[in-house]
Amino acid sequence: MPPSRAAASQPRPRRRVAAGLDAKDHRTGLRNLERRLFLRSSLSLGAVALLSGCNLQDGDTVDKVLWAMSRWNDRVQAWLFDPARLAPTYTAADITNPFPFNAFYPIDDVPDVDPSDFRLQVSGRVESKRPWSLADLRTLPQTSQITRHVCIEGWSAIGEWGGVPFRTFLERIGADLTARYVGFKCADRYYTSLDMPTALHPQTQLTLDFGRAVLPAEYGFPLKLRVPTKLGFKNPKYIAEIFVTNDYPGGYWEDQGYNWFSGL
Ligand SMILES: Nc1nc2c(c(=O)[nH]1)N[C@H]1C(S)=C(S)[C@@H](COP(=O)(O)O)O[C@H]1N2
Ligand SMILES: [Mo]
Repeated sequence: MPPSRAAASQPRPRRRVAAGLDAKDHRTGLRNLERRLFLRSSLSLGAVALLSGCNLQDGDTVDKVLWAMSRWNDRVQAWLFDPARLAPTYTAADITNPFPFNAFYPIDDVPDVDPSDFRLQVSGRVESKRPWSLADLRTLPQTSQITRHVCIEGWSAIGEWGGVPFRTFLERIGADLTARYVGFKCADRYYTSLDMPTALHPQTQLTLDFGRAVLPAEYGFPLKLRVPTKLGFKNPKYIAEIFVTNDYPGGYWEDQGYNWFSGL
């Protein structure tokens, strides 16, 4: 839940309020928030102040305004998203080797998932909630892509991923394709969610392979979602459950202030 809604019901102890900050500190905080949320937008915090009629002196107010702006930004980005526009593809010679690993913890802590008893859980607005084994997923049509993964932390890399077109999977489980969101829960407690048009995009892939081999542990074994039209953090690894919903599911980084849509 975005803090703008949570704020009414409960205190958020880890966030400092303006009263506890001197002017300089406060301004640095604002600048960080501004950078985080307006990275890909032409609006400045000053423009937000003018538009919202807020003087933006109070930390909590700033927080609420920025969260509201970010959700509004999501709607504009969703509206601008062209479901037919493809992300650039590359050749085998362009593949980055070694490919970077990233997670919210060190590489030694990656989940160790047993493939034999793995079952992908499916829930929410779908006709069939039958769990899927890896063998089941291998019976579906497979595709591959060589695309660029772009991480918000300032690096990008080209890789090859293979798996099931996610649209095919959603159709196979009888997902409500008019629902707003597809959510993902991962074995490492990571979570994220996509707008339905992005979930249905022709390059969005339920990934089983990296390069020409089975997806290695560091890159998300047994299952990740490859979304070349979005930033890296919208590409969940170690997927355990997929759900279809009309209730905004947020995400691990999204709930900490990263813009939810984060299209490329
Ligand atoms: N389950 C899970 N998925 C995740 C993450 C994570 O910490 N846990 N990190 C995200 C981020 S920020 C990036 S950049 C990519 C990194 O994927 P890679 O290790 O294949 O490069 O995974 C994304 N998906
Ligand atoms: Mo990332």
